[in-house]
Amino acid sequence: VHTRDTKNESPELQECFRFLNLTSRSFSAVIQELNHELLVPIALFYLVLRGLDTIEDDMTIPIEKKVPLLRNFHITMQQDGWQFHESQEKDRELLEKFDVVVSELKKIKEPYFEIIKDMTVKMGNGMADYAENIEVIENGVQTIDDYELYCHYVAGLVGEGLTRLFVTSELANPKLAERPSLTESMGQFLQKTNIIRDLHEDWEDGRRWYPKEIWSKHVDKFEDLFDPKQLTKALDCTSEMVLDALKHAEECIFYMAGMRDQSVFNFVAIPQTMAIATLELVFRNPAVLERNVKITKGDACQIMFESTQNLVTVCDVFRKYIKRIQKKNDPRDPNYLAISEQCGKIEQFIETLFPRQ
Ligand code: PS7
Ligand code: MN
Ligand code: MN
Ligand code: MN
Ligand code: MN
Ligand code: MN
Repeated sequence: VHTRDTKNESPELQECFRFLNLTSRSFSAVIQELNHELLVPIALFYLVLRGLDTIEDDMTIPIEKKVPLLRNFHITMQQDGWQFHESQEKDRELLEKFDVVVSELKKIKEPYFEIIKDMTVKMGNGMADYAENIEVIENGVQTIDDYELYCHYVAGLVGEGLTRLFVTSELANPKLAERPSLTESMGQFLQKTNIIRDLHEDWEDGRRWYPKEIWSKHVDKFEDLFDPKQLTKALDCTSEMVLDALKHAEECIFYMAGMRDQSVFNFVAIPQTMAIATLELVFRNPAVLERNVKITKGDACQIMFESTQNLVTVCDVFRKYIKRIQKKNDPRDPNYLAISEQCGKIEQFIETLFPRQ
């Protein structure tokens, strides 16, 4: 059931939805099925952040140009007619015709607009800090704390904005607003999975998000992760990254228990179940060191189906992939025991929530 009301959409809004379909990998369908109240605000929130991320990702924009673009994005997104024609990224058409987003943003309810603007200010500045830093220290992200702060800027803040939208529109339990760590985990889990999976592609683009605090335990130089002679070390490194991501799983499940609307539940659950399936796919998978791996269409379909029922079926998905991670876990991996324990903790947590007789 699509909740879009195409007949009453302005040509600009229709153009916004065309961009949503063009630019979003997995969010486009779930956004368009959202409850009426939030459908347009969240579609525009997505396009604003996609625009910002297109600038962040574009390594052909010189740093002295990129930084002010990121820091001022909350201003340009309010300037009638604003367009940007200097991107070489895949999603550049969105920036070239960004004026349609600007004009639709002016029509949404003020509290929703303020949330989107607030998150754009914070994300733009966070991205700029890291873009500047990576210029200075060529080695990229150093500590796990730095890594988590980056994930906070690009995903934790998205979670915060979305939670505020859900609570303001009364589609989620207002108590969620008092539990920011649950929201943060929702973003951290998605972003960390994205970073683990994109290792090779990001490196080719001149970016590295794996923190030195982790990779340096396994290899001497970051490039050694891609040396076939050091394959086992590289897999041990990705294992530790997966272990680090798995520490957010319990809080994610707890967060999803706070949803009060089926369409919002589906919207938050699908990316999370896709993420646990992706973590299982990348876990001890040598292909990650050579290219971008992706879950199959068939698996994605099955996951979508199970993620649009209820929290029990979502937990079944988590359980299934946790079991597969346990099976692939290698006793020679230095994190074997820690991984096994963390998987056990997640299974135990689910068992406590939904005991099976
Ligand atoms: C507003 C729906 C549901 C509480 C465009 C959804 C980059 C993983 O790192 O380009 O450039 O490779 O592959 C989505 C929490 C964010 C986090 C974020 C906005 C969930 C721009 C998704 C999505 C919070 C910043 C993948 C974070 O993009 O990444 C809306 C709750 C955008 C969510 C970035 C990453 C998304 C991402 P990268 P990608
Ligand atoms: Mn990106
Ligand atoms: Mn990015
Ligand atoms: Mn932490
Ligand atoms: Mn990525
Ligand atoms: Mn790329």
